[in-house]
Amino acid sequence: MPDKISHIGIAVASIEEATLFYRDVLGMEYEGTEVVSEQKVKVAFFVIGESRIELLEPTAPDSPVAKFLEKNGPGVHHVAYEVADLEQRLAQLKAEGVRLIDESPRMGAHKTRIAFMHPKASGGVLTELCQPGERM
Ligand code: CMX
Repeated sequence: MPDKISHIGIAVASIEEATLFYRDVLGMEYEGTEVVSEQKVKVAFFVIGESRIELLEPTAPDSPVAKFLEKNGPGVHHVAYEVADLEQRLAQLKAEGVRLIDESPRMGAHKTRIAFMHPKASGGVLTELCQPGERM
């Protein structure tokens, strides 16, 4: 079992514009913005209980989020679950024949190690597993 929902990723064309809704309309606590160059995205986090909303803005035309926005427009992009031992979990999923995008962890925001499962393996929902680094 994953420990909790780490965050819900939402694809947006502009973090600046979307912040007006999450911070000013909903009144959520803005935690900060970071560029995750490996994923070609800029991300902003808003705290909600023990979880977060992650806004994702593409930083390059070939970013996976740019492709998503082109096809679907803005909206829910992925759900991320926190796990204690990401490598062990990936090995287990691989052994079970689950289709993975990342067979080994990559670096995400806040020095969190992340890996994605393919949306075709999870009922059409892009699913991320993450193991926290310096915060959470
Ligand atoms: N949620 C659900 N389905 C998705 C999806 C998403 N976010 N992104 C793509 N898909 C679906 C597409 O609709 C498509 O389905 P159909 O074949 O039925 O049309 C299929 O997956 C293939 O999609 P595609 O548009 O052709 O795109 P690619 O195959 O080139 O890439 C994916 C899709 C998921 C493999 C790629 O986006 C990926 O590797 N994602 C993981 C990395 C990522 O998203 N990083 C950004 C966030 C980083 C962070 O949070 O730090």
